[in-house]
Amino acid sequence: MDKMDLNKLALKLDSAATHALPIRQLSTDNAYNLEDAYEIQRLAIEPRKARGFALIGLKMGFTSVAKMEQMGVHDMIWGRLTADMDIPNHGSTSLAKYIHPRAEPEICFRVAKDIPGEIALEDLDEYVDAIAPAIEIIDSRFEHFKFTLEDVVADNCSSTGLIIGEWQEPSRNIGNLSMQLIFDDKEVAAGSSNDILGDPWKSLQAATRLAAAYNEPIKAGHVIMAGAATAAVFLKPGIEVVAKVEGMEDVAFSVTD
Ligand code: OOG
Ligand code: MG
Repeated sequence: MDKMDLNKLALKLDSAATHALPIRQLSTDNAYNLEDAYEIQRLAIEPRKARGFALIGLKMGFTSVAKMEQMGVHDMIWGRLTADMDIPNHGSTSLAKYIHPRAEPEICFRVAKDIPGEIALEDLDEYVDAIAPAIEIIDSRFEHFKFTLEDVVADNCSSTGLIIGEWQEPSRNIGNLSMQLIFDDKEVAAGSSNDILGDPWKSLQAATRLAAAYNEPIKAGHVIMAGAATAAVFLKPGIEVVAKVEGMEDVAFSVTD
């Protein structure tokens, strides 16, 4: 697909996101491949940057079977996180900003220094200065939250919001922690950090590989979301959302109309 068409689709997605108005899956009316999809994603971030929202990191998606099964997409994907997506821990967000938002429990890495390329799993320590429990809010810009692999990649992997909990010393032993998503004191999803590729550090490793392959350098201070351990759950007005990761402080936010 030529550059002009890719940019047209990128602007369409940016407009759907900013107006919280769903659009048809791009794949319904356009033939495009995965490479095009990542280019659409990149182009769709440009207007956000122009509005003053810097890149703050990357996210990994479909790193757990629970997520792949829920959405019917079975390949790992990655997307970009920008400053406008950041919601403070114990803060609140309004449903009016979204189309059909869902929440999912995650683990987040904070990057200590610029990552020069793909890093081997055993060498990742020096690039990470903290880890935290996190919640991701995802909101597909496509009707009915339905998409192909290419569609979801073009749509920046449904990235919409993130809430990062208290940062703590990084540990290599985070492969077997229970993870829960709680709405108003009731558990709505549960899994283990083990569900994230067997070990969330493997997700960070994959992020370094993909960032290098797609020429989107990971920089000091960036945050990397490892992907959800459980299926995502639709938000409702008035609820308090909490994620619990074993051995970490709770991370939470509330939802207004
Ligand atoms: C795509 C985003 C996937 C994850 O953590 O697996 C993702 C979606 O489910 O809409 O963020
Ligand atoms: Mg996610």
